[in-house]
Amino acid sequence: MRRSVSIAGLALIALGAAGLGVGHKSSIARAQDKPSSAEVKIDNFSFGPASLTVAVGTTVIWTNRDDIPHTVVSTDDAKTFKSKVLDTDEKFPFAFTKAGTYPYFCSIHPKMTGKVIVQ
Ligand SMILES: [Cu+2]
Repeated sequence: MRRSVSIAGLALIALGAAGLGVGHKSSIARAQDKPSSAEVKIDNFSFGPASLTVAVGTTVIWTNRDDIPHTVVSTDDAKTFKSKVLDTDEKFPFAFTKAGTYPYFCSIHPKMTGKVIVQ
């Protein structure tokens, strides 16, 4: 019984791996048609990852996982993006359509900084 369970488990793992391989290829194909997204989590007074590199056309979605409010405000010359005050679990999406480096901070806690590099 034990043996047949573990063989079934291995078969499932093998199938899963094969499935992942196919899924990976098709997600690359899709990425060329549709813009993809990337996530930045806000937690414990920091942006994670603090530096994120994405391709042009990527939507970056910030999510406030902290239990206090934060904002996401770009500090580049053009002030490219500015979120409202995000409460816990609120999200701020922004689509980057131009290559460049976009530093940003939390306007409530200016020591919280991060950047998005679009290339
Ligand atoms: Cu903050």
